[in-house]
Amino acid sequence: MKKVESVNYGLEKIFKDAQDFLPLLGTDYVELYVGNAKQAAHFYKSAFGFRSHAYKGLETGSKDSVSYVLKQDKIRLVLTSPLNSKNPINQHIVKHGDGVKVIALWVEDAKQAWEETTKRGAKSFMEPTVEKDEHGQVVRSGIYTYGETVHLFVERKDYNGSFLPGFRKWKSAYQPEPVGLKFIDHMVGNVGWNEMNTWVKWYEDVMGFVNFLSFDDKQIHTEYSALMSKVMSNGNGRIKFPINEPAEGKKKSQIEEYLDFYEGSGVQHIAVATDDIVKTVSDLRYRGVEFLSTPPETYYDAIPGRLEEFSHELREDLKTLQSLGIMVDADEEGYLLQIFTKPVQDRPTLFFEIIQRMGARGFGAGNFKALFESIEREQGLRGTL
Ligand code: TYF
Ligand code: FE
Repeated sequence: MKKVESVNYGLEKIFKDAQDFLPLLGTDYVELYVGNAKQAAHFYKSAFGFRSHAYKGLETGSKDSVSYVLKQDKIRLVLTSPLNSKNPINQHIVKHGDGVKVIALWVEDAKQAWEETTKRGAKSFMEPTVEKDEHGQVVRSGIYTYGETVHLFVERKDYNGSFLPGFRKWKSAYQPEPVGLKFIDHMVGNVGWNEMNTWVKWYEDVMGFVNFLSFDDKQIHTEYSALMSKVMSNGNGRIKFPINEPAEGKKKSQIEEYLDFYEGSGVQHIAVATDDIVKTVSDLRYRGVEFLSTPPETYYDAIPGRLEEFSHELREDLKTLQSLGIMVDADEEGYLLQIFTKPVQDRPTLFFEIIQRMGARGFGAGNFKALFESIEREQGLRGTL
């Protein structure tokens, strides 16, 4: 594969170009609409090491939907299912299967966030709404992004409850050990043919984000397929949203496969950070999480050279990384370790990435070829290549 362009060209300056009309403090939570939230919650607890955190459902007076909130360090995952056929959440699930509906962003002022984004062209999903309980108040508002996915803005400075009004603490006798997942590093959207630049512009205009890395189909391709990707970031670098679109290749791009099965644009993967990927991936594998196949021997043979090129010393044992299928990429600033799960539901749509950054701020471009070949092996088995 062609050498990937350097990422160290003054990121700080680029981030400063981001607009500050929408200050974002971090990711607040991610909500999935799923067919059976109770069972999904058990899966994310037992397999991914999340713990029970909050709940709403029939017992709390929520008659139309049920939500389980799971937590691991800074990550909050909400799993929501409808409780009857009238609830519009059903249509989302019928069309897309289980998937990410909400990427909630933590803000200082949810009303202002909604006003600033809708005035710049965002389509409203939820007008600023105040919700109260004995722990104070939360203000939420929301806008649509690609597909049926939404960004909610969550203002919780006057709230000290465990999650949101309407939820109660979820005490469970089963609280598995965490696997070391710390926070969400980035979340990737797959959009339709030739739509990437529309959404890049949307994140620039509506959210004030900047495009700080781009990969075109000349960089991202295998013998069979191709895609293009642009990474959008907010000004403090805490929120990063790469956006992928399919590109023409000999066979069907993995992005196209996603679009076919999700029946539209949506979240492709959630990348979660760990500071001990060897332990995290060992634990996840032990608990039954399935990862894409390990890259071939020749991939690992090339790693020492790649690290040497940038004079980085690998702290981890390369043989251990190989035995776990963890990939390594390096650039001027440092290196990173990453691995990808198989899709976490029957449709080949959403999957997870586990990432440990050792100084590098890229996205593993040096691994793209090996990664996409792994994905294509899976596509081959599914007959969707
Ligand atoms: O977020 C990223 O850009 C990397 C690599 O379909 C990647 O995790 C890019 C495209 C894709 C899968 C992974
Ligand atoms: Fe990623």
